[in-house]
Parts: sequence; C-alpha cells; structure tokens
Amino acid sequence: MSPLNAASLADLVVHMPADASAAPLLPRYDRSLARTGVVHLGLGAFHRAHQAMVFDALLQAGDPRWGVLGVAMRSTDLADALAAQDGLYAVQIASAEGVRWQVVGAILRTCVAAREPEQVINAIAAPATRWVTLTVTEKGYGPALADLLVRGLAARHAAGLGGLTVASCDNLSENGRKLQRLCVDAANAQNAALAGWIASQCAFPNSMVDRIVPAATPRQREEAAQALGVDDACALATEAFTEWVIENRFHDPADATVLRAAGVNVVDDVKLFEEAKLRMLNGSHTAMALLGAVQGWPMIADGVALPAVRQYVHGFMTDMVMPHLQRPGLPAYRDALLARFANPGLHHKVHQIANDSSLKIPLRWLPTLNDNLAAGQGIEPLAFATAVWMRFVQGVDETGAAYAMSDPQAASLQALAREHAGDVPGSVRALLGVVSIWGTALPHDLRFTTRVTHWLTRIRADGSHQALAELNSQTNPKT
Ligand code: CS2
Repeated sequence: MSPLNAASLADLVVHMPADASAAPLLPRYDRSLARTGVVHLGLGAFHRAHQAMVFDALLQAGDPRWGVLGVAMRSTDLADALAAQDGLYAVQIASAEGVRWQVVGAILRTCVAAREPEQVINAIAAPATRWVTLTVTEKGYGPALADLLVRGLAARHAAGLGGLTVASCDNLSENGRKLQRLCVDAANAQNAALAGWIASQCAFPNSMVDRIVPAATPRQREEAAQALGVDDACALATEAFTEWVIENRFHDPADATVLRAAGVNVVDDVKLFEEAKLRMLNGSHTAMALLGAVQGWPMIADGVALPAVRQYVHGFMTDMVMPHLQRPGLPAYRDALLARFANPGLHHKVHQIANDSSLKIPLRWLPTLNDNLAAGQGIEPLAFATAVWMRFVQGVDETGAAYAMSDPQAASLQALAREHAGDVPGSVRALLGVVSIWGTALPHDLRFTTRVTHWLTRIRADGSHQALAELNSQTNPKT
C-alpha cells in the first residue's frame, strides 16, 4: 500500500468524489501555493486535530497565508514521520452518527526545536509569518520556551519586520497574558528595547480551545488504511465537537473576520468560556482520570458507562461547578460533556489525562473549591477527588496492578505517600502541604481537610467503589 504523501493524495483527489456525503474530505487546494504564515510550537495530536484544521479550512477557502511550520519541541518521531508524508495526515472524526475521515494539508513543513532551533528562529523572523501558535502543555511555560520565542522575536525585530500574533492554545487560565509576561520578562532581562517592541507590536490573545483528541495508536493507522487505501503513520482520531474561542486581540485586526468565517468565536473577553471549560470539562476529566487509574478502568468512556461514576460527575458539575460560572446554557453544556465523555469512538486513556496532575489540579479544581468555600457551600465531590488523587499517588491500583506516574513531581509525591503509608491524617497533611498544588490557605481549612481525611480513610479501608457509593447516597441521583 502506498504511503500517504503528496503523490498519493493527488490520486485520492482524482478518485474520490468531492460531493459524496460520506467520502473523506481532502485538501483540494494547491499546497504548492500555500505560504508558511503560522509557526506552531508543540506538534502533537491536539494541534493537528484543532488549530491545524481551522488553518486547513482557510487554505481550502482560498487564503494561502495559513500554511503551518509544525515544530515539535523535543521528540523527533512525529515530526520526521510527518515530513516523510509531506506533512499530510488523516483524521478520523467519530461521533454518534458514525465516522468521517479528513486529510489535512495545512502542515507544510516540520522541524524539532531541540534539534534545529535555528529553523524555528528563522521561521519566526520570516516576512510571511503572521502567527505563532502554541500547545506546549501546562509544564511547557518555562525558561526554555521563553528563550526560543525571544530569540525568534529578536531576529524579527532586528530584521525590521512588523510584530505577530502569538496565541497560546494551552489549557491555562489567561493563557495569552501568561505567555506575554513570560516573553516580555525574558526579553527585558536582555534588551529593554526588544521587550518594549514585543509588548507593543506583538498581540497575545487569551483563548479557550476544546476538542477531545486521544493520543494516536496503531488502530488509527489500520483504520485509515481501510478507509483511504493509503498507509498513514500519523493518523489520529477525534470527536466531531470542536470549539475555539479567542480574544479579539490580533497583530492584524482583519484576522478577526477571517477566523470567524472559519468558525472561530472571536470575542472581547474569553473568561466565561475559559472558566466553564477548565472547571467543567477538564475538572471532570482529572477527577475521572484519577478514579479510573485507582479503580483500574482504562478509558474515560468506560467510566461514564458506570452509573456511579456518571452520577458523581453529573453531581460534581451541577452542585459544585455550575453555580459559579457565567457561561450561558450550562445544563445543556454539562449534558453535552457527558455525551462527549461517553463517545465510544474515542479511546481516551485515563492515564493520559492523569499525567501531570500536579500542574492540572490548581487550574481545574482550586477555583471551584475556593469559590464554594468562600460562599459557604459544600465541597464533598472535590474532597473525594482529592482523596482519590492521594490514593492515585500510591502507584498501585485497587486490583493490585502497579503503574508509572508521569508527573514532574512524581518522585517527591510518591516519597510523601510512602513515608505516611499507614497514617491517613499524616498523608493528608503531607500531600496537602505541597504549596505549588494546594496553595497556602486550603490545607488549613478544616472544612476541606476533615472531609479529605474522611474520604481517604474510607478509600483505604473499603475501596473507592464503596466510598463513591457512600458519597452518591448523600446526593440525589439526578442523571
Ligand atoms: C485533558 C485535555 O489530557 C487532559 O488533561 O483533560 O487534553 C482535554 O481532552 C482537552 O482539553 C479537551 O479540549
């Protein structure tokens, strides 16, 4: 079978009718005319199923400015596999109605920042470049990223070119402002004029991005071969739902209209969207992922198929999260999330989501905890989730299977859990004492700590299934 690449795509374009409703969607524009207008940092599954598909739609609509240089930060495998396929890959879009395939042509070139930093710097400083987008994960916002961006922006400034739009697409609150601060501070340490240019000439919009994109597995390669008749080493699967809400703050103000035409929601303030998404979707994801890891069910869809888990997530969102959100239509938003979690076409591993929980919990759970405590409202679902996280840190599930914990703080957290193995109050004190996760106030709030201690006692004594049944019996089943 021939590999997916420009030559086999040309064959597909000739043989696939463009109008048949179930036929794969293909890039039918002339890719050789597309220019690299976007430098994307963090070439992973999420970018390829989200922003790259928006840029692909813009190219398809005849605007050649949105070709992408896909930059992997460190790992070489995907960047090289994509390069061997001329940047092409197939996306399986799985919904309750069935499956549709789309080949995406937006990624024109790839490189690896750790291997070819000069390519990234030159691309940021190239006249055709208009945007830099980022999906580098929660842990990516450190000095190495700042250094790379500032070197690129310094080269652009030195070349006398105009600024850029630099758009963080990571699940952080105020992601654009955080990135701006990181870049301006790093530039300031070297060159005040450069820092001033970045602050005044580059736009850092806040944004909310949403699409569930599990890490790709060999399964998608096999299914792509069946559906398309080509061998795609970079195939991936996602859901039909996709949402991108971005603040109207662009280096080129005309981009607002361009993006809107491609389905992006350009707004003055993303806060209400960002809060709803981080606290509802990501907050539930982290709670389910940790529970799944502890109970030993592999996928998110396996969890929401369990009535107890579904009731728990429904209650968590309804009772704890929704009262503090402003996004309109929250009950429908919640129900849509539960349906998305249940999508049988998505094989979304709980351990993928449980990765880096020490960085995710402060963004996904703490605002909800703090709002409820401040309002004197109940916090039972997140006290339970916190105890589950403490059980998760032990690194062995309730069936006795051991797993590796992938987290920058794994070693120190697991050492704390071992040190207090037989002592629930000691474990709670030690693990809540990690200030980078829990802050300084929460670990001293007895309304929280006594409930976490209760749930960890129950989980250690009788297991998480029993503990969850007890929690659910305190609330009315509403699902
Ligand atoms: C998930 C997110 O892995 C995780 O932590 O919660 O990647 C989630 O799937 C996306 O944010 C959905 O938009």
